[in-house]
Amino acid sequence: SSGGSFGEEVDYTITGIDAGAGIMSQSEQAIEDYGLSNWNLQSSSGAAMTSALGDAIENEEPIIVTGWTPHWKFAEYDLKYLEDPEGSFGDGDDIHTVVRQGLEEDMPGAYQFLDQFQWEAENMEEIMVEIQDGTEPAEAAATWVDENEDMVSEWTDGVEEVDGEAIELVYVAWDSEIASTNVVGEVLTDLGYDVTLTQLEAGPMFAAVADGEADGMVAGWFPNTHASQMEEYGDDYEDLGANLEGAITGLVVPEYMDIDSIEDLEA
Ligand code: PBE
Repeated sequence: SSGGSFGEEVDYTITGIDAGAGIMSQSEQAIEDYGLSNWNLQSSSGAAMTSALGDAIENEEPIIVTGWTPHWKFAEYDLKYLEDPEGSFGDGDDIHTVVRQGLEEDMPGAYQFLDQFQWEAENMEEIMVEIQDGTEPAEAAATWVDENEDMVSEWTDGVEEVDGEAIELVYVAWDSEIASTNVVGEVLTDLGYDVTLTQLEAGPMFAAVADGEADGMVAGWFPNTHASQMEEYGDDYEDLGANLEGAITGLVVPEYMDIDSIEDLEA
């Protein structure tokens, strides 16, 4: 493209996701750290963000989005993270499993499985791609579980089955967490649990586990993305550690865009 600056071309807008996401606070921090006070971080949803990204790429138009890994968009499109020399996005996270206090005593089997649940970004991305291709999340999860018996049997090693005990997991409708939560729900179902997956906003998701209203979740991006939720709720839930290592958040643009760093965004 020629003429106007990159900022003008995108109307000084970063296409974001839901307002409660950690990546939105990190992006606000970046706007502050890089002196981009005339830029606007537009909140929407994960689905609206990826749809805007797809439309822009189809027309080779400029766009800048809040992006994260693991995510199917890197399999689908040629994208790059903008360098972040100020470190507004931190240097990556592990995704943690978090449960309510007392779960170990009340549901030792579910607790043991959740503690043993651990996979890699590429595993999560396989199921994310299936869901993006149109398969219902529960069905994609069931197929993934069937096709990955070896890994699943490590997660369930030594775990006793139950007969219809009710368990509730909470999650936010981020593509990554839709995938992981459905896989964990499927394994719990196979173990005999009566599973409810409840979709919430980010704050209520953490609050539900901290209050003991929900049994657990697999969506804690620690220590950076969910730093403020860790601070607020960390004393009231039990952190079972990483279920996936090497998650990333940042600002993402299509490869064809002629910028490499957040520093290249001009105020
Ligand atoms: N995410 C995906 C979330 C955590 C998981 C990066 C969009 C967030 O920003 O809070």
